[in-house]
Amino acid sequence: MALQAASLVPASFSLPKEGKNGVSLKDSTLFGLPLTEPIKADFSSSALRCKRDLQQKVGAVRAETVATATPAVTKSTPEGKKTLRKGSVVITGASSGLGLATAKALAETGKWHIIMACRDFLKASRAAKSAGIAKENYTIMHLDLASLDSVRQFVDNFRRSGMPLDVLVCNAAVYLPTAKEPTFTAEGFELSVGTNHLGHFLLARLLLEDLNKSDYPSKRLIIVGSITGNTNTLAGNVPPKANLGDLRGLQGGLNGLNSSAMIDGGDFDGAKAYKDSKVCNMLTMQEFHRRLHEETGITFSSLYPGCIATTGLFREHIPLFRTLFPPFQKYITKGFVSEDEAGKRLAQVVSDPSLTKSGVYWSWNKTSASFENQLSQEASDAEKARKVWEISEKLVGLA
Ligand code: LMG
Ligand code: NDP
Ligand code: PMR
Repeated sequence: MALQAASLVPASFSLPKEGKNGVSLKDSTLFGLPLTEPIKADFSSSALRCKRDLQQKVGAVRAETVATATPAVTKSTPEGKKTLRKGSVVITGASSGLGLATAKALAETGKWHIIMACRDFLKASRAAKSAGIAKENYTIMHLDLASLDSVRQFVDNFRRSGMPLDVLVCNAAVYLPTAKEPTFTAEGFELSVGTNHLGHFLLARLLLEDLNKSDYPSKRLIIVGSITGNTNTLAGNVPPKANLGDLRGLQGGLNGLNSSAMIDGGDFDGAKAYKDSKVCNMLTMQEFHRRLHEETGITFSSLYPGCIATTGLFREHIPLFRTLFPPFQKYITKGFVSEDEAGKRLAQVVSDPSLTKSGVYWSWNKTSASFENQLSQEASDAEKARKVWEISEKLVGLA
């Protein structure tokens, strides 16, 4: 069942990534101080643009893929006992941090085949090896979320591989806190929202068909969220705060030309763009749930895995921040979690039989017990979720 597919084409751009953080209301006390509701964020407007001329053609995905028919969901052992086949899970951004740790945790159970959907094949390959993931437990396939062509190409390649899709994990992200000016995806969307939200939005919408075809007993679509997008937490109140405003920038295409690069139409701010993208991720999960859970039975979830202060997400931050941030989170906020621990948390959302409730934003308390967390007002605004969904459909060419 181990199929191999690889891209001949390395990722189109080398993008910085970002991560998210989150602290839920419940785990949000700092120095014993309880948190109250958020304060208003301020924003302004500007427009900057860069040109996206690289229409990335990810045409050449090597089909080292051994096409097989979708395996039956159960097989019989010699003793006549039925056993469940391996689950098949696509994880975006599995070449580092949370995605890699999740792939590792799932592979170790022996119950999952992981499709690592990554923009840098070599990096992913090295990462899988150094994490000790057994060869038969993973397949690397090229996906650059900063190019909608690449997303569509990935979906084609995945389908050609013949593998089933039981769980999709939208995990990859970039974080550009020090960028002074916006940069853009292949289609000209501001890079953070373009990658973290729009790329995943198209991917998830297209792969829904594949999830629907799966005969696996628990099908799931997970979009990683974060505390920093939730203004009902202390972490979510560190400026700049997430705020989608009236979505005028998103409506305008986030291109920094005739519209702002920011969703709310304000001046570009890389840290805010990341947090806004996480709000979109959490809204999208809920909109999926409202529109499709009943009809499909798919579990839609999001989560804040804890503050994984050591990941590549902070690669673009200043060196002082990267040095101070882990001890700050470890000893002061106590929100720190290791990559391994966070990977186990996300692996639970993928496979734990007790986490099948749909429409939930999961968090973990200090003893690492999961609980259904409360989203901020904006991140649970159904009307905004509907609008983000509808505008996003247009931007990615689905409507
Ligand atoms: C912003 O900058 C950018 O402006 C914005 O564009 C965007 O990029 C955003 O969200 C990203 O970042 C952030 C800037 C100010 O912070 C930094 O980049 C510097 C690093 C700060 C990281 C947090 C580490 C805090 C220090 C931890 C120290 C560890 C160990 C100390 C232990 C001491 C024990 C004696 O970020 C801000 O939001 C400004 C906030 C400024 C207040 C910082 C105060 C720290 C609060 C908590 C700790 C205080 C306790 C120590 C007291 C010591 C007293 C002697
Ligand atoms: P990392 O930077 O370690 O991982 C991000 C992954 O996304 C990398 O594999 C990266 O690929 C990939 N990626 C970035 N851009 C693209 C792209 N255009 N196409 C495909 N893949 C891409 O960060 P984390 O592990 O911390 O972040 C993972 C998730 O966790 C994110 O959704 C983040 O928001 C979330 N999160 C993180 C927190 C934290 O404290 N770190 C807290 C809360 C949430 P490459 O390896 O090639 O760079
Ligand atoms: Mg935050 C309980 C307190 C808490 C938690 C859990 C986080 C998580 N942060 C907390 C508090 C604070 N942070 C405080 C008091 C400050 C001011 C010193 C602070 C600052 C801070 C900065 C500058 N924090 C940050 C940054 C980032 O650049 C990170 C970010 O916002 O990325 C978008 C970040 C984070 N804090 C977190 C988490 C999980 C992050 C990573 C962001 C994410 O992945 O969403």
